[in-house]
Amino acid sequence: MSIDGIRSSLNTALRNNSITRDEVRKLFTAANDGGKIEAGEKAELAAILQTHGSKFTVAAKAEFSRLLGSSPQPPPPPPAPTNQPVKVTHEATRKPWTTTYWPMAGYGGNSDGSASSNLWAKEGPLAKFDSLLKARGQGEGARNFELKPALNWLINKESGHYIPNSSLSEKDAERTTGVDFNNNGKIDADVAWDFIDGNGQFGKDGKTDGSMSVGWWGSCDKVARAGILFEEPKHDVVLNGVTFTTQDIKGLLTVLADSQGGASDFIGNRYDANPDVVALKNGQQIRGTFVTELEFATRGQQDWTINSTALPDEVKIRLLDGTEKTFKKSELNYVAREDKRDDPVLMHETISAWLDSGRPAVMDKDSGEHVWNYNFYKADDTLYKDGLKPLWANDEMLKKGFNGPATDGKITWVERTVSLGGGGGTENYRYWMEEKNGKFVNGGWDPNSASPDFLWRPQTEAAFTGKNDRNPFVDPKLVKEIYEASIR
Ligand SMILES: [Ca+2]
Ligand SMILES: [Ca+2]
Ligand SMILES: [Ca+2]
Ligand SMILES: [Ca+2]
Repeated sequence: MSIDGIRSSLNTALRNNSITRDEVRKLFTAANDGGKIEAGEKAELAAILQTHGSKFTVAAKAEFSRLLGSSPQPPPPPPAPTNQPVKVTHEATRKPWTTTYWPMAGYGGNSDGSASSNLWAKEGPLAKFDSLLKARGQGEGARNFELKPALNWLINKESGHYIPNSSLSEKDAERTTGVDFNNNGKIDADVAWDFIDGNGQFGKDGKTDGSMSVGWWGSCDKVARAGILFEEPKHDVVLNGVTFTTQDIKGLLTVLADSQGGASDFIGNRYDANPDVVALKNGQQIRGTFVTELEFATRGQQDWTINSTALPDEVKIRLLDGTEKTFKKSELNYVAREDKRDDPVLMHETISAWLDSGRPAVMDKDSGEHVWNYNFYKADDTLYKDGLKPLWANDEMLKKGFNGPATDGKITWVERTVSLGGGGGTENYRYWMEEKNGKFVNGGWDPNSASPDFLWRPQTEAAFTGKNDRNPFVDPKLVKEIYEASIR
Protein backbone atom coordinates (compact mmCIF):
# COMPACT_ATOMS: atom_id res chain seq x y z
CA MET A 1 0.00 0.00 0.00
CA SER A 2 1.48 3.24 -1.03
CA ILE A 3 -0.29 5.19 1.72
CA ASP A 4 1.58 3.03 4.24
CA GLY A 5 4.77 3.68 2.24
CA ILE A 6 4.15 7.43 2.47
CA ARG A 7 3.53 7.26 6.23
CA SER A 8 6.59 5.17 6.90
CA SER A 9 8.67 7.52 4.80
CA LEU A 10 7.18 10.46 6.70
CA ASN A 11 8.05 8.91 10.07
CA THR A 12 11.64 8.59 8.93
CA ALA A 13 11.65 12.16 7.70
CA LEU A 14 10.19 13.49 10.96
CA ARG A 15 12.83 11.96 13.20
CA ASN A 16 14.89 15.13 13.38
CA ASN A 17 11.70 17.25 13.30
CA SER A 18 12.62 18.76 9.93
CA ILE A 19 11.72 17.74 6.40
CA THR A 20 14.37 18.31 3.73
CA ARG A 21 14.15 18.30 -0.04
CA ASP A 22 15.62 14.76 -0.23
CA GLU A 23 13.03 13.53 2.25
CA VAL A 24 10.26 15.10 0.13
CA ARG A 25 11.59 13.20 -2.87
CA LYS A 26 11.50 9.96 -0.85
CA LEU A 27 7.88 10.68 0.12
CA PHE A 28 6.97 11.06 -3.52
CA THR A 29 8.92 7.92 -4.50
CA ALA A 30 6.92 6.04 -1.87
CA ALA A 31 3.68 7.52 -3.20
CA ASN A 32 4.65 6.80 -6.80
CA ASP A 33 4.91 3.03 -6.32
CA GLY A 34 2.26 2.23 -8.89
CA GLY A 35 3.82 4.50 -11.53
CA LYS A 36 1.39 7.27 -10.74
CA ILE A 37 0.15 9.19 -7.74
CA GLU A 38 -3.49 8.37 -7.10
CA ALA A 39 -6.03 10.86 -5.73
CA GLY A 40 -5.91 9.19 -2.28
CA GLU A 41 -2.16 9.45 -2.27
CA LYS A 42 -2.34 13.09 -3.32
CA ALA A 43 -4.71 13.81 -0.49
CA GLU A 44 -2.38 12.06 1.95
CA LEU A 45 0.55 14.18 0.75
CA ALA A 46 -1.51 17.34 0.96
CA ALA A 47 -2.47 16.42 4.52
CA ILE A 48 1.20 16.02 5.39
CA LEU A 49 1.99 19.51 4.16
CA GLN A 50 -0.94 20.88 6.11
CA THR A 51 0.03 19.13 9.34
CA HIS A 52 3.80 19.42 9.13
CA GLY A 53 4.24 22.43 6.86
CA SER A 54 6.21 24.31 9.47
CA LYS A 55 8.85 21.56 9.51
CA PHE A 56 9.52 21.79 5.77
CA THR A 57 12.66 23.62 4.69
CA VAL A 58 12.12 26.28 2.05
CA ALA A 59 13.66 24.03 -0.60
CA ALA A 60 11.54 21.12 0.59
CA LYS A 61 8.37 23.13 0.20
CA ALA A 62 9.33 24.21 -3.32
CA GLU A 63 10.16 20.63 -4.30
CA PHE A 64 6.90 19.40 -2.82
CA SER A 65 4.88 21.86 -4.92
CA ARG A 66 6.86 20.96 -8.04
CA LEU A 67 6.37 17.21 -7.57
CA LEU A 68 2.71 17.49 -6.72
CA GLY A 69 2.25 19.41 -9.97
CA SER A 70 -0.17 21.75 -8.45
CA SER A 71 -0.72 23.51 -5.22
CA PRO A 72 -1.41 20.80 -2.66
CA GLN A 73 -4.19 22.83 -1.06
CA PRO A 74 -6.30 25.71 -2.23
CA PRO A 75 -4.74 29.03 -1.37
CA PRO A 76 -6.20 30.42 1.83
CA PRO A 77 -9.10 32.77 1.07
CA PRO A 78 -8.15 36.45 1.32
CA PRO A 79 -9.03 37.70 4.78
CA ALA A 80 -12.55 39.07 4.90
CA PRO A 81 -12.33 42.88 4.73
CA THR A 82 -12.39 43.78 8.43
CA ASN A 83 -13.93 47.09 9.32
CA GLN A 84 -11.10 49.24 10.69
CA PRO A 85 -11.30 52.59 12.50
CA VAL A 86 -10.30 55.51 10.26
CA LYS A 87 -7.26 57.67 11.08
CA VAL A 88 -7.36 61.35 10.18
CA THR A 89 -4.86 64.12 10.99
CA HIS A 90 -5.48 67.88 10.95
CA GLU A 91 -2.30 69.96 11.17
CA ALA A 92 -1.33 73.64 11.04
CA THR A 93 1.55 74.68 8.81
CA ARG A 94 3.72 76.00 11.67
CA LYS A 95 4.38 75.09 15.26
CA PRO A 96 3.65 77.71 17.90
CA TRP A 97 6.00 78.54 20.76
CA THR A 98 5.33 79.33 24.38
CA THR A 99 7.02 80.43 27.58
CA THR A 100 6.13 81.01 31.24
CA TYR A 101 2.64 82.37 31.95
CA TRP A 102 4.29 85.44 33.57
CA PRO A 103 2.54 85.17 36.96
CA MET A 104 1.13 88.42 38.33
CA ALA A 105 1.68 87.38 41.92
CA GLY A 106 4.94 87.86 43.72
CA TYR A 107 6.07 86.60 47.10
CA GLY A 108 5.37 88.46 50.32
CA GLY A 109 5.14 91.85 48.65
CA ASN A 110 8.66 91.81 47.18
CA SER A 111 8.44 93.58 43.83
CA ASP A 112 11.95 92.66 42.62
CA GLY A 113 10.57 89.44 41.14
CA SER A 114 12.34 87.17 38.70
CA ALA A 115 13.41 88.56 35.32
CA SER A 116 12.56 85.34 33.53
CA SER A 117 9.10 84.91 35.01
CA ASN A 118 7.66 88.28 36.10
CA LEU A 119 7.03 91.01 33.55
CA TRP A 120 7.18 93.56 36.38
CA ALA A 121 10.55 92.30 37.71
CA LYS A 122 13.30 94.76 38.57
CA GLU A 123 15.60 93.31 35.88
CA GLY A 124 12.75 92.12 33.68
CA PRO A 125 11.66 92.83 30.09
CA LEU A 126 9.81 96.06 30.90
CA ALA A 127 12.64 97.46 33.01
CA LYS A 128 14.93 96.89 30.02
CA PHE A 129 12.40 98.44 27.70
CA ASP A 130 12.46 101.52 29.95
CA SER A 131 16.27 101.62 29.61
CA LEU A 132 15.92 101.60 25.84
CA LEU A 133 13.24 104.32 25.92
CA LYS A 134 15.53 106.41 28.11
CA ALA A 135 18.53 105.86 25.82
CA ARG A 136 16.42 107.07 22.91
CA GLY A 137 15.16 110.10 24.80
CA GLN A 138 11.58 108.80 25.06
CA GLY A 139 9.43 108.76 28.21
CA GLU A 140 9.87 105.74 30.45
CA GLY A 141 7.18 104.09 32.57
CA ALA A 142 6.65 100.57 31.23
CA ARG A 143 7.68 98.81 34.44
CA ASN A 144 5.83 101.18 36.75
CA PHE A 145 2.67 100.72 34.72
CA GLU A 146 3.04 96.96 35.06
CA LEU A 147 3.62 97.25 38.83
CA LYS A 148 0.28 98.92 39.51
CA PRO A 149 -1.92 96.54 41.50
CA ALA A 150 -3.98 94.35 39.19
CA LEU A 151 -6.85 94.57 41.68
CA ASN A 152 -7.01 98.37 41.76
CA TRP A 153 -10.31 98.04 39.86
CA LEU A 154 -11.84 96.99 43.18
CA ILE A 155 -11.59 100.66 44.22
CA ASN A 156 -12.12 102.07 40.70
CA LYS A 157 -8.48 103.03 40.22
CA GLU A 158 -6.31 102.31 37.18
CA SER A 159 -5.10 98.69 37.30
CA GLY A 160 -1.76 97.26 36.26
CA HIS A 161 -0.63 93.65 36.35
CA TYR A 162 0.92 93.06 39.76
CA ILE A 163 -0.32 91.25 42.86
CA PRO A 164 1.95 91.25 45.94
CA ASN A 165 0.89 87.82 47.16
CA SER A 166 -0.38 84.60 45.55
CA SER A 167 -2.97 84.21 48.31
CA LEU A 168 -5.37 87.08 48.91
CA SER A 169 -6.68 87.43 52.45
CA GLU A 170 -9.50 89.65 53.65
CA LYS A 171 -7.80 89.76 57.05
CA ASP A 172 -4.70 91.38 55.54
CA ALA A 173 -6.43 92.96 52.56
CA GLU A 174 -4.03 95.75 51.63
CA ARG A 175 -0.76 93.86 51.89
CA THR A 176 -1.98 90.81 49.95
CA THR A 177 -3.73 92.75 47.15
CA GLY A 178 -1.59 95.91 47.03
CA VAL A 179 -4.86 97.89 46.99
CA ASP A 180 -5.22 100.92 49.27
CA PHE A 181 -8.74 100.03 50.40
CA ASN A 182 -8.94 102.55 53.25
CA ASN A 183 -7.65 105.25 50.92
CA ASN A 184 -5.02 106.68 53.26
CA GLY A 185 -2.32 106.82 50.59
CA LYS A 186 -0.33 103.83 51.84
CA ILE A 187 -0.47 100.07 52.14
CA ASP A 188 -1.22 99.10 55.73
CA ALA A 189 -0.73 95.81 57.52
CA ASP A 190 -3.72 93.81 58.76
CA VAL A 191 -6.49 95.93 57.27
CA ALA A 192 -9.62 93.75 57.33
CA TRP A 193 -11.74 94.42 54.24
CA ASP A 194 -14.73 92.66 52.75
CA PHE A 195 -14.06 92.03 49.04
CA ILE A 196 -14.71 88.26 48.68
CA ASP A 197 -18.20 86.76 48.78
CA GLY A 198 -19.39 83.46 50.24
CA ASN A 199 -18.86 81.76 46.91
CA GLY A 200 -15.16 82.67 46.88
CA GLN A 201 -15.63 85.30 44.15
CA PHE A 202 -15.02 89.05 44.27
CA GLY A 203 -17.94 90.63 46.09
CA LYS A 204 -19.15 91.17 49.62
CA ASP A 205 -20.74 88.90 52.18
CA GLY A 206 -20.49 91.06 55.29
CA LYS A 207 -17.52 89.04 56.59
CA THR A 208 -13.76 89.47 56.41
CA ASP A 209 -12.61 85.87 56.72
CA GLY A 210 -12.36 85.10 52.99
CA SER A 211 -9.29 84.17 50.96
CA MET A 212 -8.57 83.55 47.31
CA SER A 213 -5.70 81.88 45.50
CA VAL A 214 -4.37 83.90 42.54
CA GLY A 215 -1.06 82.14 41.96
CA TRP A 216 -2.39 80.90 38.62
CA TRP A 217 -3.23 84.42 37.40
CA GLY A 218 -0.99 85.59 34.63
CA SER A 219 -0.72 86.26 30.92
CA CYS A 220 -1.13 82.78 29.55
CA ASP A 221 -3.74 84.00 27.06
CA LYS A 222 -1.35 86.66 25.77
CA VAL A 223 1.56 84.20 25.64
CA ALA A 224 -0.63 81.86 23.63
CA ARG A 225 -1.61 84.64 21.25
CA ALA A 226 2.02 85.75 20.87
CA GLY A 227 3.05 82.16 20.12
CA ILE A 228 0.68 82.17 17.18
CA LEU A 229 1.28 85.69 15.88
CA PHE A 230 5.07 85.89 16.07
CA GLU A 231 7.97 83.66 15.19
CA GLU A 232 10.01 82.39 18.12
CA PRO A 233 12.89 84.79 18.98
CA LYS A 234 16.15 83.01 18.15
CA HIS A 235 18.90 85.16 19.66
CA ASP A 236 19.58 88.00 22.07
CA VAL A 237 19.50 91.56 20.75
CA VAL A 238 21.58 94.56 21.88
CA LEU A 239 20.13 98.00 21.16
CA ASN A 240 21.65 101.25 22.51
CA GLY A 241 23.66 99.17 24.97
CA VAL A 242 20.60 97.35 26.36
CA THR A 243 20.67 93.55 26.02
CA PHE A 244 17.33 91.84 25.47
CA THR A 245 17.50 88.09 25.96
CA THR A 246 15.18 85.86 23.93
CA GLN A 247 13.10 85.50 27.11
CA ASP A 248 12.89 89.30 27.47
CA ILE A 249 11.75 89.51 23.85
CA LYS A 250 9.10 86.84 24.47
CA GLY A 251 7.95 88.96 27.39
CA LEU A 252 7.63 92.07 25.21
CA LEU A 253 5.75 90.09 22.55
CA THR A 254 3.44 88.84 25.32
CA VAL A 255 2.71 92.42 26.40
CA LEU A 256 2.13 93.41 22.77
CA ALA A 257 0.06 90.40 21.68
CA ASP A 258 -3.45 91.65 22.44
CA SER A 259 -2.96 94.79 20.38
CA GLN A 260 -2.02 92.78 17.27
CA GLY A 261 -3.84 90.31 15.06
CA GLY A 262 -7.20 92.04 15.11
CA ALA A 263 -10.25 90.70 16.89
CA SER A 264 -10.47 87.12 18.07
CA ASP A 265 -12.63 84.24 16.96
CA PHE A 266 -14.06 82.65 20.08
CA ILE A 267 -15.84 79.29 20.36
CA GLY A 268 -17.37 77.68 23.45
CA ASN A 269 -18.59 79.01 26.79
CA ARG A 270 -16.04 79.85 29.42
CA TYR A 271 -16.86 77.96 32.60
CA ASP A 272 -17.15 80.45 35.44
CA ALA A 273 -18.15 78.21 38.36
CA ASN A 274 -21.46 80.03 38.62
CA PRO A 275 -23.70 78.89 41.47
CA ASP A 276 -26.64 76.55 40.82
CA VAL A 277 -29.98 78.24 40.27
CA VAL A 278 -33.44 77.55 41.63
CA ALA A 279 -36.08 79.44 39.64
CA LEU A 280 -39.37 79.79 41.47
CA LYS A 281 -42.79 80.10 39.89
CA ASN A 282 -43.08 83.58 41.40
CA GLY A 283 -40.12 84.68 39.23
CA GLN A 284 -37.57 84.75 42.04
CA GLN A 285 -34.18 83.09 41.42
CA ILE A 286 -32.11 81.67 44.26
CA ARG A 287 -28.43 80.80 43.96
CA GLY A 288 -26.31 78.24 45.75
CA THR A 289 -25.29 74.60 45.48
CA PHE A 290 -27.79 71.75 45.19
CA VAL A 291 -27.76 69.40 48.14
CA THR A 292 -30.38 67.15 46.53
CA GLU A 293 -28.72 64.92 43.97
CA LEU A 294 -30.13 65.81 40.58
CA GLU A 295 -29.62 64.14 37.22
CA PHE A 296 -28.96 66.85 34.63
CA ALA A 297 -29.43 65.57 31.10
CA THR A 298 -31.29 68.28 29.20
CA ARG A 299 -30.44 71.83 28.23
CA GLY A 300 -32.83 74.68 28.65
CA GLN A 301 -33.16 78.22 29.91
CA GLN A 302 -29.74 78.19 31.62
CA ASP A 303 -27.21 75.50 30.67
CA TRP A 304 -28.38 72.24 32.19
CA THR A 305 -31.98 72.60 33.21
CA ILE A 306 -34.61 70.41 34.82
CA ASN A 307 -38.18 71.63 34.53
CA SER A 308 -40.44 71.26 37.52
CA THR A 309 -42.36 68.28 36.08
CA ALA A 310 -39.19 66.17 36.13
CA LEU A 311 -38.07 67.23 39.62
CA PRO A 312 -38.30 65.25 42.86
CA ASP A 313 -40.91 66.38 45.41
CA GLU A 314 -38.38 68.55 47.21
CA VAL A 315 -35.14 70.24 46.21
CA LYS A 316 -32.64 71.33 48.84
CA ILE A 317 -30.03 73.98 48.09
CA ARG A 318 -27.15 75.38 50.15
CA LEU A 319 -27.24 79.16 49.80
CA LEU A 320 -24.15 81.33 49.34
CA ASP A 321 -24.22 82.23 53.03
CA GLY A 322 -24.01 78.55 53.96
CA THR A 323 -27.60 78.02 55.14
CA GLU A 324 -29.75 75.36 53.51
CA LYS A 325 -33.21 75.83 52.11
CA THR A 326 -35.74 73.30 50.83
CA PHE A 327 -38.28 74.02 48.11
CA LYS A 328 -41.40 72.05 47.24
CA LYS A 329 -41.81 70.90 43.66
CA SER A 330 -45.05 72.95 43.47
CA GLU A 331 -43.07 76.20 44.08
CA LEU A 332 -40.50 75.49 41.39
CA ASN A 333 -40.38 76.57 37.77
CA TYR A 334 -37.02 74.94 36.99
CA VAL A 335 -33.55 74.35 38.40
CA ALA A 336 -30.32 74.93 36.47
CA ARG A 337 -26.61 74.24 36.69
CA GLU A 338 -23.78 75.74 34.65
CA ASP A 339 -22.47 73.27 32.09
CA LYS A 340 -18.83 72.27 32.45
CA ARG A 341 -18.80 70.73 29.00
CA ASP A 342 -19.27 72.33 25.64
CA ASP A 343 -20.82 70.75 22.57
CA PRO A 344 -18.36 68.08 21.37
CA VAL A 345 -19.57 68.50 17.78
CA LEU A 346 -18.78 72.23 17.87
CA MET A 347 -15.35 71.54 19.42
CA HIS A 348 -14.64 68.74 16.95
CA GLU A 349 -15.56 70.73 13.87
CA THR A 350 -13.90 73.98 14.97
CA ILE A 351 -10.56 72.37 15.86
CA SER A 352 -10.55 70.53 12.51
CA ALA A 353 -11.51 73.60 10.45
CA TRP A 354 -9.04 75.95 12.16
CA LEU A 355 -6.12 73.55 11.77
CA ASP A 356 -7.09 72.83 8.16
CA SER A 357 -6.83 76.59 7.53
CA GLY A 358 -3.10 76.23 8.27
CA ARG A 359 -2.90 78.45 11.37
CA PRO A 360 -2.42 77.20 14.91
CA ALA A 361 -4.99 78.33 17.49
CA VAL A 362 -5.49 78.41 21.26
CA MET A 363 -7.57 76.48 23.77
CA ASP A 364 -8.28 76.79 27.46
CA LYS A 365 -7.51 73.18 28.25
CA ASP A 366 -8.94 73.42 31.77
CA SER A 367 -12.67 72.76 31.54
CA GLY A 368 -13.01 73.94 35.14
CA GLU A 369 -12.84 77.42 36.61
CA HIS A 370 -9.14 78.00 35.96
CA VAL A 371 -7.95 79.14 32.58
CA TRP A 372 -4.89 77.51 31.04
CA ASN A 373 -4.44 78.76 27.50
CA TYR A 374 -2.39 76.51 25.28
CA ASN A 375 -1.55 76.74 21.61
CA PHE A 376 -2.48 73.72 19.58
CA TYR A 377 -1.26 72.79 16.12
CA LYS A 378 -2.30 69.20 15.41
CA ALA A 379 -5.19 66.81 15.98
CA ASP A 380 -4.85 63.08 15.36
CA ASP A 381 -8.21 61.37 15.17
CA THR A 382 -9.26 57.74 15.27
CA LEU A 383 -12.85 57.52 14.07
CA TYR A 384 -14.93 54.44 14.82
CA LYS A 385 -17.82 54.34 12.37
CA ASP A 386 -20.35 51.87 10.98
CA GLY A 387 -20.98 50.02 14.21
CA LEU A 388 -17.33 49.96 15.31
CA LYS A 389 -16.84 50.76 18.99
CA PRO A 390 -13.69 51.45 20.98
CA LEU A 391 -13.28 49.70 24.33
CA TRP A 392 -14.18 52.77 26.39
CA ALA A 393 -17.50 53.31 24.60
CA ASN A 394 -20.83 52.24 26.03
CA ASP A 395 -24.50 52.87 25.37
CA GLU A 396 -24.94 54.74 28.67
CA MET A 397 -22.92 57.59 27.13
CA LEU A 398 -25.40 57.86 24.26
CA LYS A 399 -28.09 58.83 26.74
CA LYS A 400 -26.22 61.98 27.77
CA GLY A 401 -25.69 63.99 24.63
CA PHE A 402 -25.25 67.75 24.53
CA ASN A 403 -28.68 67.93 22.86
CA GLY A 404 -30.22 65.14 24.91
CA PRO A 405 -30.10 61.41 24.23
CA ALA A 406 -28.93 60.14 20.84
CA THR A 407 -31.74 59.01 18.54
CA ASP A 408 -31.58 57.00 15.31
CA GLY A 409 -28.64 58.68 13.55
CA LYS A 410 -25.27 57.09 12.70
CA ILE A 411 -22.87 57.13 15.64
CA THR A 412 -19.16 57.89 15.26
CA TRP A 413 -16.96 57.36 18.32
CA VAL A 414 -13.93 59.62 18.31
CA GLU A 415 -10.52 59.40 19.96
CA ARG A 416 -8.73 62.69 19.37
CA THR A 417 -5.20 63.57 20.46
CA VAL A 418 -4.49 67.28 20.27
CA SER A 419 -0.82 68.36 20.24
CA LEU A 420 -0.13 71.49 22.26
CA GLY A 421 2.75 73.85 21.55
CA GLY A 422 5.77 74.55 23.69
CA GLY A 423 6.00 71.44 25.83
CA GLY A 424 2.29 71.37 26.63
CA GLY A 425 2.22 67.74 25.60
CA THR A 426 -1.03 66.32 24.31
CA GLU A 427 -4.66 66.26 25.37
CA ASN A 428 -6.76 63.18 24.76
CA TYR A 429 -10.45 63.47 24.08
CA ARG A 430 -13.09 60.76 23.77
CA TYR A 431 -16.59 61.50 22.57
CA TRP A 432 -19.37 60.39 20.27
CA MET A 433 -21.15 62.24 17.50
CA GLU A 434 -24.48 61.44 15.91
CA GLU A 435 -24.84 61.99 12.17
CA LYS A 436 -28.04 62.60 10.26
CA ASN A 437 -28.23 63.50 6.56
CA GLY A 438 -24.46 64.05 6.45
CA LYS A 439 -24.44 66.43 9.43
CA PHE A 440 -23.45 65.90 13.04
CA VAL A 441 -26.50 66.85 15.07
CA ASN A 442 -25.58 65.73 18.59
CA GLY A 443 -22.63 64.49 20.59
CA GLY A 444 -21.48 63.60 24.08
CA TRP A 445 -18.26 63.24 26.03
CA ASP A 446 -16.98 60.11 27.69
CA PRO A 447 -17.44 61.17 31.35
CA ASN A 448 -13.78 60.27 31.98
CA SER A 449 -12.48 62.32 29.07
CA ALA A 450 -10.95 65.78 29.35
CA SER A 451 -12.62 68.48 27.28
CA PRO A 452 -11.45 71.96 26.23
CA ASP A 453 -13.24 74.87 27.92
CA PHE A 454 -13.09 77.20 24.92
CA LEU A 455 -11.13 77.87 21.73
CA TRP A 456 -9.91 81.11 20.22
CA ARG A 457 -7.49 82.63 17.73
CA PRO A 458 -6.56 86.07 16.39
CA GLN A 459 -8.27 86.81 13.09
CA THR A 460 -5.31 88.35 11.24
CA GLU A 461 -1.50 88.56 11.26
CA ALA A 462 0.44 91.12 13.36
CA ALA A 463 0.99 94.55 11.78
CA PHE A 464 2.98 96.25 14.62
CA THR A 465 0.79 99.33 14.39
CA GLY A 466 -1.70 101.05 16.64
CA LYS A 467 -1.76 101.56 20.40
CA ASN A 468 -1.03 98.97 23.06
CA ASP A 469 -3.61 99.27 25.83
CA ARG A 470 -2.11 96.39 27.82
CA ASN A 471 0.84 98.66 28.59
CA PRO A 472 0.77 101.97 26.67
CA PHE A 473 4.55 102.45 27.15
CA VAL A 474 5.29 99.34 25.08
CA ASP A 475 5.28 100.85 21.60
CA PRO A 476 4.56 98.32 18.81
CA LYS A 477 7.09 99.90 16.43
CA LEU A 478 9.92 99.65 18.93
CA VAL A 479 9.05 96.04 19.81
CA LYS A 480 9.07 95.29 16.07
CA GLU A 481 12.65 96.57 15.82
CA ILE A 482 13.80 94.28 18.66
CA TYR A 483 11.77 91.32 17.43
CA GLU A 484 12.96 91.48 13.84
CA ALA A 485 16.58 91.63 14.96
CA SER A 486 15.98 88.51 17.07
CA ILE A 487 14.72 86.34 14.21
CA ARG A 488 17.18 87.40 11.52
CA1 LIG B 1 -4.23 102.01 53.16
CA1 LIG C 1 -16.03 88.61 52.60
CA1 LIG D 1 -11.51 76.96 32.25
CA1 LIG E 1 -16.58 75.63 28.37
